[in-house]
Amino acid sequence: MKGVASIDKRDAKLTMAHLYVAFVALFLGATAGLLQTLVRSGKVTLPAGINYYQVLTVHGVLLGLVLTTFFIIGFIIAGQSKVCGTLSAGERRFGWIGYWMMTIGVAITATFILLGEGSVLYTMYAPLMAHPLHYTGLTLVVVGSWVEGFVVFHRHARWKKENPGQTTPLLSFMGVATLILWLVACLGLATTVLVQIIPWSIGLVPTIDVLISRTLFWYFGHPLVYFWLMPAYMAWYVIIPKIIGGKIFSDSLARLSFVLFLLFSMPVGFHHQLLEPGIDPFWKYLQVVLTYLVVIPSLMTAFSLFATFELRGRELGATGIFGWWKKLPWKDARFLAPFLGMLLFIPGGAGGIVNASHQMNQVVHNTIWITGHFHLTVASACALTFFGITFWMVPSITGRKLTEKMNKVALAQTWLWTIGMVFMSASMHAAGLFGAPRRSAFSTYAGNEDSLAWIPYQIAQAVGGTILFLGALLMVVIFINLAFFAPKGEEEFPIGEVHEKAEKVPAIFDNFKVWIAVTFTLILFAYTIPFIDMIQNAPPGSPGFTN
Ligand code: HAS
Ligand code: CU
Repeated sequence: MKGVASIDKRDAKLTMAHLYVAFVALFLGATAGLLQTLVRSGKVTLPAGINYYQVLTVHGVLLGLVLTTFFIIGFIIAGQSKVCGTLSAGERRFGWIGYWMMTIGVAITATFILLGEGSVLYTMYAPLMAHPLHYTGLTLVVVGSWVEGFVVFHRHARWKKENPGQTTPLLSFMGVATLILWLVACLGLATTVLVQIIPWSIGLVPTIDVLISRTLFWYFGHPLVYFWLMPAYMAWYVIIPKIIGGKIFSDSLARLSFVLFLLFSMPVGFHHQLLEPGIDPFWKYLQVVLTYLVVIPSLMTAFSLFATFELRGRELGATGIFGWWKKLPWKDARFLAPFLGMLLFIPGGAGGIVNASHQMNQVVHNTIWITGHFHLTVASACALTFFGITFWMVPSITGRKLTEKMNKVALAQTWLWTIGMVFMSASMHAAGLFGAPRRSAFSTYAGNEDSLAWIPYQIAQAVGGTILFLGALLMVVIFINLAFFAPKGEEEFPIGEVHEKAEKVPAIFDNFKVWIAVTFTLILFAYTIPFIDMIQNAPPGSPGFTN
C-alpha cells in the first residue's frame, strides 16, 4: 500500500529532522539519568573518574533543553503546516537554517560538556564557569530557535492576510503565543550570556555580578517551564478532544489561557530566588502574588478538560458524576499517555504552589523535593504528552500507520514511564522533606543520623529511575519503528472542532501586539526597581568556579 502523509512531505521532513535530534537526546539523557539515581542511592560510584556534575549536566541539557526545544519546534511546524497549509519555500529555507544553527550549537556544547569543560549543571549558572565555546554553542541553539520562531510567526501572519476578518486557527495561534513567550524570555538569557558570562569566561573581566546574572537567568528560567508546558496544552486543548471523539469546549477559553501565560510567566522569576539575599522582600512578595496568578490558566485548563471529557461521556450515554470515566478510550495510547500526564500534573502543580509559598519554600528549596516537583511537571505532564503526540504524529506525517501491535507497545511504554515516575518522584518529595539535598553528589553523608531517614527513599528513587529508564528505551524503540519500519498507510492528524455552543472568539485575542505591550509593561513593573537596587548596591563580583 502507498502511504498518505497528512502534511506536505517537505514540511514533514523538517519536522522529522527535529525529532531525530530529540530522540537521540532522550536516549543519551535517560542513560545519564539512570546513572544519577544509582549514584544517589549511595550504593554505586561512577567508574573511570566520571564526575557526577558532568553527568547531571548531560542529563539536564539533553532532556531539559535539547529534547524539549527540538520536539516542540518540530511539533509546532507540523501543526501549522496542517492547520494553516504548507510552508512557503522561503519559510522552509529559514526553517532549515534555524534547525542547522540549533543542531550545530548542540554539537559544540555537547563536546565541551563531554570534555569536562562545561559541568555547570543547568547550562549556565554563575559563579560556575564553563569554557567560552560552551556558551557560544548554547547561543547558537537559542538564535536558531528564534529564526524558527520567525518562520512560525510569518506563516501565521500569511494565513491572516489570506483570510481577512477570520479567526486564526487555534493551533497556530497557540504555536505563535508559545514562541513569543520563548523569544521574550530569551532576552534575559541573551543579556546575561552576552554582556556578563561570555566576557567573564573569556577572561576580559575578572569577576561577575552573581545576583544580576541569576536574576536574568530566572527571568528566563520560569517562562522556560511554560515554553515546555504550552505545547502540551496545545495537545490537551486541540488534539485530545478529537482523539476521544468529542469537541473543544471553548476556543476563547483556550486562547485566554495562552494569553494569560504570556502575561504572567515573565514577572515571576523571583520565586526561584526566594532564599537569595539582596532582593527586597517587597518585590519577592509581589512576584509571589503574580505566581499565584499564573496558576489560573492551568486551573482553567483543568476545568476545560473535565468539561470536554464529561460532555463526550454524556454523549456516549454516561450518567452520574463520574460516569464519563468509563467512556474514555483507555486502550488508545494516543489518549492514555497524555491523560496520565494530566493526572501527574495535579500533584506536580500542587507542589508548585507549595514551592511558591515563601515560608514553605524555606523547607523545600535546597532539597530534592524540587527535583520531584519538576519530574512530575516537565518529565511527566510534558514528556508523556510529547510521547502521546509522537505515537500519531510520526506515522501521520510520514504516511505510515500506528498498528494495533505498536499501540499495545505504546501502552506498555506509557505505564512503565508512569510507574517509574510515580516511584521516583514520590520518593524525591519524601526524601526532600527529610532534608535530602539536591544538586549534590553526596547523598549519604557517611551515614549520619539525618541521612538515615532519607536513604530508604533514595533507594526507592533508584528503583523508580530504573523502571523509567526502561520506559525511555522502549520509547526510542517505538520512535524508530514508527519513523522507519511501520507499515505504509494513513494515520489521522487529529484536530478538534470547537463545540457548537461555544462563544465566538473576541477579535482582541487575535491581536498579539496588545498582549506583547501588556507583557512588557508587567515585566518593567516587576523588575525595574529591583534591578536599580541590585546595581546600586552591588557587592563585589565573584571569580569563576568549576566543578
Ligand atoms: Fe515549577 C521550580 C512553582 C509549574 C518546572 N519548576 C521548578 C523547577 C522546574 C519547574 C524545572 O514557586 C526547578 C528549577 C531549578 O532547577 O531550580 N511551578 C511552580 C508553580 C507552578 C509550576 C506555582 N514548574 C511548573 C511547570 C513546570 C515546572 C508546569 C515544567 C513544565 N516551581 C515553582 C517554584 C519553584 C519551581 C516556586 C522554585 C522552587 C525553588 O525553591 O527552587 C504552577 O504553574 C502549577 C499550576 C498547575 C496546576 C495543576 C493543574 C492541573 C491540570 C491537569 C488537569 C487534569 C485532568 C485529568 C483534567 C495548579 C491542568 C483529571 C482526571 C482525574 C481523574 C482527576
Ligand atoms: Cu518558576
